[in-house]
Parts: sequence; C-alpha cells; structure tokens
Amino acid sequence: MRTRFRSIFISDVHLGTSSARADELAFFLKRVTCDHLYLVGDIIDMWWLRHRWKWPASHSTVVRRLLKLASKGVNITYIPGNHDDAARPYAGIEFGGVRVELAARHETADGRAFVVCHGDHYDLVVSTRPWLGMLGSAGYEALLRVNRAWNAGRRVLGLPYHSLSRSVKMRVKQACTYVSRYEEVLLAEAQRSGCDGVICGHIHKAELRRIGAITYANCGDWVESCTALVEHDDGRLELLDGLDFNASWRSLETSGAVPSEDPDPWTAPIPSLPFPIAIPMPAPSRPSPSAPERAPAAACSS
Ligand SMILES: [Mn+2]
Repeated sequence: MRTRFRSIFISDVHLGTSSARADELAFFLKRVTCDHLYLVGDIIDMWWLRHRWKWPASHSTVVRRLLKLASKGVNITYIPGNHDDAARPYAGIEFGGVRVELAARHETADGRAFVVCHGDHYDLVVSTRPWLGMLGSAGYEALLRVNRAWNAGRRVLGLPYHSLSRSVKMRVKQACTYVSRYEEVLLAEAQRSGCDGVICGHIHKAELRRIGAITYANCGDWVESCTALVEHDDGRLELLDGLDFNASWRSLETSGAVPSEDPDPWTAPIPSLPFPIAIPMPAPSRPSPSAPERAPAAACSS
C-alpha cells in the first residue's frame, strides 16, 4: 500500500554526508508511488565524498528504492546539481530506468509547463559572492553538526525536531537577500522560456509560491527540512512535509490500520542455515592396499 501522486520532485539529499536524512527518505520512498519522479540535483554529494567517504547502509537503501521504483515503471529523471556534477556528462543517457538530464520540461495534468532544474547555474547571476558556496563547505557542515547535537539534546528532553541551522541561516540578512534574488532570477528565467513556472532546488529552502502568472517551486532538501514537491492527479502542486507524512504513516502502521511493511529483503537479517549443511558427498576414494607405495621424492633425485 502506497500513497499515490502523479509526480514527485526531490532535491538536495546529499547522500554521502552524515547530514543526509536517508532513513527518512528511504521510509518515504517505500510508501509513495507516482508516474514521474524527478531528482532535482545534489542527490549524491560527490564533493564531500572526495574528502571523506561516508556511506551508511541507509544511503544504499535510498538508491535501491529509487531503482525499485524505476523497475516498477516510474519515469525517473535525474537532473544532477553542483554537488553531483560528475553525473552531468551522462545527460541524455539512461541507467537502470533512470534518465539523466541537465534540465527538464514537465507538463502538469492541467496543462501547465514547468522548467525543472537544480538552479546552481543562477548562483553567479544572483551574487558576486555566492553565499551558498558555503553549501558543502566545511562551514555549512559544521553548522549541520551543531544542529545534530542540538536535536539529539532536544530528543533527550522529549522536544520535537527544530532546525537550528535553518533558523541561523534565515537570520543572516545576506542569506535573506540571496534567497529572494535567487527566486526572482529563476522566475524571470521561467518567464523568458515561456513556461508557467519553475521547479528547482539548491538553496535548501522549500517554497511554493505564485508570483503573477508564474509559479516558483523549490523542493527544499533532505538534510534539514525533509520536503518533497508533489503533483496530484489533477495537476495541483503541493509542498509535502516528509517528516509529517512519515509520521502519519508510522502511526497508521503501528495502529494496525494498514499492514506494516515487510522488512527490506536486502536489509533483513539473513536466516541462519541449518548446520552442518547436508550436502551429499561422494565417498572418498582410498588407495587399495595392493597398490605400490609411491617412492619418496628424495629417492628420485639421485
Ligand atoms: Mn546545489
């Protein structure tokens, strides 16, 4: 049993960093289905992987569940971002049902056209000193690390999750002007290309807003806020809080209202084998007592 959408857009997962909320995303991916799934960049953080390899099992689970959706007929479009730019040369190629594109054009069920792109190309247009160059840098990683410690403390006290890094970021005035400039530039881009809107990621700030005739949608991220942009069957777009979505699924499953998912066949514990394993073995052939003894090797050398 899965929640159905027409399309799902996810960005900025940053697999390969300890900040990726891969457990939550894996849980989410197992409970949704759709016709179109767009991975809107920065899915795998190749920048970070170059420095420090961090790949817990949950990160593989995310990749596997994506491939599983592809095998079930979901059209997956992967638009690499700046952190997974190493995948950009593969644009136009399909791997395991996942099509790589630099940007895409998505038409909603109600006939609106959207430009789908990661959005990092507009960094330079937006600012001469791109504040978001920090994303992926040690500074941002440190902020996320503080955020994890902060939330571990809150969990102990029984308090809900609160993104410290997000509130710090949003208080920085420079960041605020950056975000609004970024949105403006992408809106202008959508208008210029004759589309009804733009769907992007990159700045880790989920948004769904209509400005004039143009819609600006940002998928957010799965390192802090865990958000996904979804399109319903009637073409209506909605910003989904992944943590809320997962929480309602968890309560349905624990209450027994829906059958709880089987454990992943790949991650489920391997059943123990009966030991000793009963494999029929041929009887060992023994030399007959009449056979002559082989001469010792030393005797041959003379
Ligand atoms: Mn990015």
